Amino acid sequence: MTGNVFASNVLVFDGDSASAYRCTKWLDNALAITSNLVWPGEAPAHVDTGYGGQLFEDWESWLAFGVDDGSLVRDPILIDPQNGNWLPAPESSAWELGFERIPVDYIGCYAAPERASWPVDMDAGMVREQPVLYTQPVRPLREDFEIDAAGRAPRHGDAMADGQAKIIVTDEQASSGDHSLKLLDAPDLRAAWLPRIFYPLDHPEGRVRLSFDLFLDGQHPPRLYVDPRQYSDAGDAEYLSGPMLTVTETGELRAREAKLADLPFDTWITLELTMALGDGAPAETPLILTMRGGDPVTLAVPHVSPGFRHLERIVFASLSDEESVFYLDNIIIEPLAE
Ligand SMILES: [Ca+2]
Repeated sequence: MTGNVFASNVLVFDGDSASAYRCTKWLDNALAITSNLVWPGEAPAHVDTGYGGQLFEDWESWLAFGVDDGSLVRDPILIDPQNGNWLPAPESSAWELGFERIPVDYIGCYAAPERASWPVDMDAGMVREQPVLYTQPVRPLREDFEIDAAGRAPRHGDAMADGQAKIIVTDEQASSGDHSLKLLDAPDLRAAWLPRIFYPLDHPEGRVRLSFDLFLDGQHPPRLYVDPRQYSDAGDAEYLSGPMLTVTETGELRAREAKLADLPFDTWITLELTMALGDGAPAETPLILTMRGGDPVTLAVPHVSPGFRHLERIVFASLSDEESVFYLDNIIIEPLAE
């Protein structure tokens, strides 16, 4: 074991039971030690090199051992350790010894409404907190899959498949450009809703447009749903569904149990939902359906959950239990000006 380096660290400790360095086992020439800044306060800076090594009671005897190149015992002049600011001050010797400025303000735990506790409760058990769900910033999402590589998973969205099922960018079909997203379903998956892709969002109010182009494969007709969801304030439910659309293997477009339209196979169709969100939002959403080359048709899509107010996720899921295919292109999710 060679090539280990311990360099340019600031080591601050208090009380004479601590060691500046402590190894469990000493191997000659296994470790290069250089340019550390060590500060034991009033106590001696002793070093314990562990099994096969020795105990050095003070810094002079450690340096005389000859393996530490250029480390110093000196007050590192930290900015405000009493109040948690452990950064070296500008006049600290740490900088001359190679300590690097890192963006500590952006590293570590932070207060957030999703946290189980703040400050973090270290005694609450092995799993202290549920993971914070990543929320996409509120900005338009436009996925045309043109700069994604064909044959690969899409760069954006949370895609999950299983078994022979896949979600991949493809050049087999495209509504515009050369690429689209292919959702290939397969039998015997561990969940009926796989494969699926979702986009995490956070639109609590205003109007938001969801537009996407859909191509249903006539050889392998899919079953699918598109579900705008709310996860916060969902009561006893895991989530609330807004204007959820389903497509059957015969091409029927449905909203809950109501048939809205018959969709053609093997051609691109554009669907556009404009959702009104926030307090007093309506319990249905207008849908504009445009077949390639046809006139737009406006339909009303009742919300599955009347309490749906806050758009937090758009889910596209394939529901077939056999080989089936559909494609998506030009997925746009954007807030609209009032
Ligand atoms: Ca495209």
